Amino acid sequence: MKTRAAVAFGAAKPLEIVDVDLEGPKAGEVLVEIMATGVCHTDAFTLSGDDPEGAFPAILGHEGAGVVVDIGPGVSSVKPGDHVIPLYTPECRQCDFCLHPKTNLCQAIRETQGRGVMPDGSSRFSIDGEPILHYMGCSTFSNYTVLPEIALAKVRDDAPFDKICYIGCGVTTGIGAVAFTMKVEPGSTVAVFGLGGIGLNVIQGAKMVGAAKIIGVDINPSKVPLAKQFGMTDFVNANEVEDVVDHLIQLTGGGVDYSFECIGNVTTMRQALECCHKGWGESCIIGVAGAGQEISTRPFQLVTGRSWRGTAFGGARGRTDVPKIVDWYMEGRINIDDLITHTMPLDKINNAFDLMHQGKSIRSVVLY
Ligand code: NAD
Ligand code: AHE
Ligand code: ZN
Repeated sequence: MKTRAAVAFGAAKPLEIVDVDLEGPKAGEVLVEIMATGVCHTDAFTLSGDDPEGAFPAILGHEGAGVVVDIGPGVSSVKPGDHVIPLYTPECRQCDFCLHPKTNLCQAIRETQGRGVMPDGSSRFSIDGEPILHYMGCSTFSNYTVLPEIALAKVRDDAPFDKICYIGCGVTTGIGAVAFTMKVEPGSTVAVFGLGGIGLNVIQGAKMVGAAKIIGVDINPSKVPLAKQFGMTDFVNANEVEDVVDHLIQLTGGGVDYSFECIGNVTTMRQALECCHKGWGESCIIGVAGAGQEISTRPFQLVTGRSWRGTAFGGARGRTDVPKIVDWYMEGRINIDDLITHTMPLDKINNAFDLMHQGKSIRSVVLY
């Protein structure tokens, strides 16, 4: 079949909206009509050329929601008509990682996913017979896409696609980092570096679990009103203080219990670690840093009781946890609507990247 898609033909080039050939689902695969997709900073990161795994031409996008159209042989957990959210962190429920209680990083298809192909080593997308790569196993910037069955969370069918697509990455990553990965306790003091599409969900998660003080750190003060609405108690403009770490340590009388880096900058990752309280403070890296970037700190920071951790997809096991997060949204326990600041049709998708780079959006959602 043909599908309309935004194709990344090369690094740092605008996406081109073209018709692409799409092969049907093979064994264990599912054809999905994507109804809506968010644009995450990670899409911009890969498009920029900074992603060591970035390869072109590819169809980016990993924050979608849609409907199952067709299934390949052997597929049993979803059927045509089911509403689904694609998972860039799948859940096969069989690999050593899925069976280990400490990780959500299913490795069943990680190698082929990282090369932009399906588990059999080939792509379902092509133009004039030339393959176009998949991205993060999702490629939600295509109206129709093919995914492995293990990379689909089946969700209730009364949830609106234009909101729950954000659960495919940003919402789950931010809230999950707090609740699943770091298990932040009520009464904690939390610092959130970066008040974008991820950081505001960390704030929402921190408020949900009962954090007492939630300090936001950003260089763009226009993020403050929404961050306050979501639970930020204090704001630090990193450009207006001499030393962010000293400032946070003073503000909290010794440092925070938990910090979250939601930017992807190795300097702020170090700040996030070093503003943690001696003896027990834990810092979680969420931001994704470019090829060749490395983090550093004095080992003494860890010797004296701080911990440096990280999370992918908020520690969520997608097929199990994503339907529950959709329920949280439908029950009014989490707010997604106010974080979706812009919507646009697929042919305006490049505007979403512009708005993100200009700091004008939290989440843009493309509606098919
Ligand atoms: P975003 O562009 O919406 O937000 C980034 C925020 O950081 C903005 O508010 C910006 O003003 C702020 N910022 C930039 N430089 C800063 C600095 N030096 N000091 C303080 N604030 C600064 O991006 P997003 O969609 O929220 O994504 C954030 C990061 O999280 C990206 O690196 C993305 O790739 C990553 N991410 C990781 C995961 C994961 O599973 N680990 C999931 C989703 C996104
Ligand atoms: N490809 C990059 C790493 C990118 C990365 O860390 N991705 C996160 C999800 S970001 C979603 O917006 C992730 O899931 N990481 C775990 C994994 O297995 O990729 C690189 O540096 O090579
Ligand atoms: Zn993402």
